[in-house]
Amino acid sequence: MKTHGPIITRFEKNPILTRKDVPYPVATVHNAGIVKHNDRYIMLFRSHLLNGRSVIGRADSEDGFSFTVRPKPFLTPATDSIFGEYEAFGVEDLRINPVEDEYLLTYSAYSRHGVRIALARTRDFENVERIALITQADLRNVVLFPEKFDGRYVRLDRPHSEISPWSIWISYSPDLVHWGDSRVIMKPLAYHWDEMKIGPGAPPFKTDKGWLHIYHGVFKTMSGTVYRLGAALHDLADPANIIGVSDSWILQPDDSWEVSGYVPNVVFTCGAVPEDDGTVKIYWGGADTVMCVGTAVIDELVALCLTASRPAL
Ligand code: BMA
Repeated sequence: MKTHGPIITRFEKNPILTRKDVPYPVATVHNAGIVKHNDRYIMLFRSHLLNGRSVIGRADSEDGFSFTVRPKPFLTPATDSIFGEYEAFGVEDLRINPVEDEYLLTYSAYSRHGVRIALARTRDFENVERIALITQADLRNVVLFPEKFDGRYVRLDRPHSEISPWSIWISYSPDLVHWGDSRVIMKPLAYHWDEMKIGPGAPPFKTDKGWLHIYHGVFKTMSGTVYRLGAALHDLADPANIIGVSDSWILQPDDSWEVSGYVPNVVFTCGAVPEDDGTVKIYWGGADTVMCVGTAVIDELVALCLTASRPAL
């Protein structure tokens, strides 16, 4: 295992996407979901429009580093049905969850009723079908495991509570619409880099030792909060069982575009792409303003979870 040096090697040409790359007027480009589909990387990124509300754009790449943005947004708030009611203030922080033979999109839907999570499906990134609003208010950051367990879909999410700090929960569904059997599986640790809150980040992916989940953790300082990334490993057969959580963060705001911007001191992930060569490309929004990428060795992330762990609960 690596004993020093960065776990994530930042791409030398970060940031990889900024508002200048977007052909319609936006203030930011950040918090993107991403997958490799038919050997192309498809990124669905969030942008604040100039009225402060968010939409989701699409950018494509051959190599995962150099992206071209489509002329129009990929997903804008629905204008009819129940989705219109709950997406009226914008759509944010979309995850692309590859589950069996389709992609399930989970994103924050904002409205005057609060924030909740909407779920949609696509197979080709051309046709998108909204399925359901899968949470009540004040619940964000839903990621799905790529496989079903005992015939049920499994998700991680992050309810908000005044009593217990924001923690990571697991729930199950037979049909993507009805979710239950919920329980908390991971909590922030007192006086630790993630003590204020934690939340699901990139959709978990399979390694030979467990499901690797890159999450975000928040620490409050005298000059505001700091968002960092951490890693947790879930049991392959039972993802509710966390077998190790890295005690140290794996990424913190360091580059100038992470330290200052729309929201200073933020690295926030919604997607990572595991590659056949044993590395993973991790994508993050810097300061809620730009998109960045870095590469890590999957075995090193797994080793960090297993050998230098802190308790999950
Ligand atoms: C969270 C969300 C994210 C954002 C982060 C840092 O609460 O709003 O979309 O990246 O704060 O501002």
